[in-house]
Amino acid sequence: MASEKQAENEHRAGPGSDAFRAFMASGWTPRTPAPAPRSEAAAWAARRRTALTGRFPGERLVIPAGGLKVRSNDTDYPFRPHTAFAYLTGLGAEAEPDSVLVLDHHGATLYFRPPAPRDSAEYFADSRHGEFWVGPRPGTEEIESRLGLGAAHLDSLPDALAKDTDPARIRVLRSADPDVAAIVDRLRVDGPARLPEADAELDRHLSTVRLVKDEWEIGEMRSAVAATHRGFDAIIEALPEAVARGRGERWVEGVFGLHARHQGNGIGYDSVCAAGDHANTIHWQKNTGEVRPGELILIDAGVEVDSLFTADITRTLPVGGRFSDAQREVYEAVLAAQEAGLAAVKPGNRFRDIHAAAIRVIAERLHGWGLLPDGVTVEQTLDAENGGWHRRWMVHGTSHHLGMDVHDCALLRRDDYLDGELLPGMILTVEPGLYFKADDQLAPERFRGIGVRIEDDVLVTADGHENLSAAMPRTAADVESWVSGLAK
Ligand SMILES: [Mn+2]
Repeated sequence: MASEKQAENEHRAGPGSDAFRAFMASGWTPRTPAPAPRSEAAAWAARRRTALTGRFPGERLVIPAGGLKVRSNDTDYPFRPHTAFAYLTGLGAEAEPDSVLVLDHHGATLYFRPPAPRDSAEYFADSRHGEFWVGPRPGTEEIESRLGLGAAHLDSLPDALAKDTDPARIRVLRSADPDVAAIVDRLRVDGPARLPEADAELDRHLSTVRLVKDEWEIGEMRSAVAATHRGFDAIIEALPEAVARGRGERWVEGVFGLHARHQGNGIGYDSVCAAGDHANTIHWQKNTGEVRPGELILIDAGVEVDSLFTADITRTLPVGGRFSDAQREVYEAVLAAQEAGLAAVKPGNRFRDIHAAAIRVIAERLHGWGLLPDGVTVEQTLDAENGGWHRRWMVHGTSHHLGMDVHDCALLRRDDYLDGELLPGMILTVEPGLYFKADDQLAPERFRGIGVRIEDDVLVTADGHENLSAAMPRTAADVESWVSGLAK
């Protein structure tokens, strides 16, 4: 409903005199609005809305997109709608800030800011919304025909929310837009109070329903993975340049960002481009380091397509095209752990079984290398209560759900996430790693400064799984040919 306010700059020109405004409104070729074709996503979104209202019958559900956030002074961050809003409208990158979807007995209505006419001050004097500044925006008819729902001006939202419903039967997705939540809260003050848990329940439900992806969502994930694959190809082609230029991690980050932006909406999360010892910093996103032949570079990156679905892939590449013996030894251990994790991805298994399978292999390898403290067995380190020594070298989990959010469906309860049963249509990552920091005196000297993670995006199918990123080379030999084939 309300984007963050930008700083007021008094020196800016205002709307001017009536004569000037009339002049600015005149002399434009009239527009002939053409009916917009129904978007591919519209029917899927309609199905999701029906399921949602079936779960909360007779209620008014308020799902804001969220607003612009100020980056500094009078510039905003790029807008990204709340995931639940995108899921229920089918609007992705093209969603308008401050829009609000309302579902109730009238059906589905999208409240948003249609473009102001050319004789308005907004048209040419509002640099944040005016079409003169930001380009054409859709009108209500276009939104209606494109999405197959009702559309209305944002200004009518407060009245519409207050009308003909018991405030006790309104739920709002609070986290998406505090201003819209405040409107609903004011209605509740006047009417019967509603427990805050009612809103939280809607939020959690919208996380839960996105666990199992429909056919269209799976198709979008395939596109995101394919685009990410092309981005990784481009990185490899650019490796010699990244080495030569200096500050090569930034070059790698930029090359991936270029392809993400060109093929999709952008990166789904800040890319980790971690060469050498930086790979041992799990969230290395500064990407200020050198890329050196002889070292590995760990790249964790994903393209977000226009529908906002994102891939999340990690590959660890030998910059010069060949793994050293020590690098290969670590790489093979991680690959074996990933294979074990992948084998556990099948219906009937629990989410936590994937990590259990992968981390057992990690623990076995660490034990085999003699790295666990004296006398500690594999079973002892895997003991959840009293073990955990292996975590010094793999501190993170093996999997998370993936979709429109890189860590998708995060609001789930523990029972539904970690203990949840794997169902066909779920998409998740399998991403074990091993990290030996350069200054780790407990690591064998030959391993110090080597960090490896391998991450793929996996769809649970009726009888097992499909690795959506299987086309991206993964074995040590295939990775070597991939790098030496493209980096010239
Ligand atoms: Mn991941």
